[in-house]
Amino acid sequence: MIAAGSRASVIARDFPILGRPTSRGKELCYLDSAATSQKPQLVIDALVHFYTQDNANIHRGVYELAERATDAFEGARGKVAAFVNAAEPAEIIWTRNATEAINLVSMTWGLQNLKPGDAILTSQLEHHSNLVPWQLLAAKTGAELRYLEVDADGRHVLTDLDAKLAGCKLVALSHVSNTLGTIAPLDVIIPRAHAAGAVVLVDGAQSVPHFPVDVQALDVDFLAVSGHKMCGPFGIGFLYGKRALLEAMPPFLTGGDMIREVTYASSTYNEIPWKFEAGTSNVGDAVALGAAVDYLSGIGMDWVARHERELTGYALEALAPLERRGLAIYGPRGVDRAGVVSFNFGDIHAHDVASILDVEGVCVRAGHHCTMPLMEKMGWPATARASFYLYNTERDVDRLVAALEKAATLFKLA
Ligand code: C6P
Repeated sequence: MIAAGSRASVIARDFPILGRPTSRGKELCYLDSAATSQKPQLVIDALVHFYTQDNANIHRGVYELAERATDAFEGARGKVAAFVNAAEPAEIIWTRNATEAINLVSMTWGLQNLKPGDAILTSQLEHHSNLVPWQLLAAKTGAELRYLEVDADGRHVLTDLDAKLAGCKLVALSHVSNTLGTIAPLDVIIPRAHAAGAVVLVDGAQSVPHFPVDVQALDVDFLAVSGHKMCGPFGIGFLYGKRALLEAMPPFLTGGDMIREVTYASSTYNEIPWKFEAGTSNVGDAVALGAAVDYLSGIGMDWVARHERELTGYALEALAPLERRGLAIYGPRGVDRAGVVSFNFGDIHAHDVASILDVEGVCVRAGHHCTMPLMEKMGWPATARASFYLYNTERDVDRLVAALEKAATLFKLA
């Protein structure tokens, strides 16, 4: 058996970009997978294969090439459905990304079901993509938007959960915080939300790429996911929804492919999932996302989860000596933390930290991470953030630590 670290370095060889030097001649140390993951050659090959061998529009042509394109596209839907254990492929709607998936629910289910007197519950650590759509929906429908608080470590405060759930029609939560790494206690929240009569949407942008997510075991009603964070290409993501909910919802966008029959007077709609897929779909990227799912499944999501947990533990230990020199690491310390490490270093601005690390070939994100209300609540103008994936190794963490030590010397931190 190969040890976790060395398996990750073998996996890293599947990702051509990771072997390329930076413009300063440094080996690339990519610690920004929460923003987007790198792509294995196999996914790039799947895109090239589609456009060189199978390219045609889907659901329209009766010729063999068009049938092949349709089969590849619908086959990818089936792979994604199996990956999150949906009951059937029809419960997977292709979208551009998690953001579009959340907006789809807001503009269809939300407008159809919410009215004054109802409430929507989200949390204080949400990404703007799982916050702004609900602000807009509340403003449009007269529903009240409530926030589950998070404590100083970024953990959800559950003491007033039932009070906050009273009158709630929708609970919308990130499975994993992109800023703090907090894993939401969905096993506690979802049953209580359902008992209160609410539908639950989970923003899986930072969970589905990193550990096994089973929509049936979680009993989640909607799940929003971005393909580009899980080894897939940009421009493709998906919404999982329970059949009964999707069937009762009005369409989101309208036009070709989503109709059954159109007359000058009116139209009837296609069945799910196509009712929600107006116009020509992003066929090639969907097919390549199917290849990404095959790749991740081949490695095993249990392994990916374990590897990231161990690497995060290693990182927190390796960074500990720097805490005595002014490094502040945010987020929960425990099993409820995913592979995201947000930090500030003394009074160096997070952008300066990221720029110094960049000189060393270490890529981290700096800023508000699209969680401006959380930053304001915590009193941080910005943070730097390292985030891990299946191709990262202890050596990447060591390089992060070494680059931070250089920053400390440069800024004369004790
Ligand atoms: N977070 C980050 O660097 P899109 O843009 O739709 O692919 O993903 C939006 C999104 C939704 N929810 C969560 C929890 C997310 O982390 C993200 C994307 C990136 O943290 C880009 S801001």
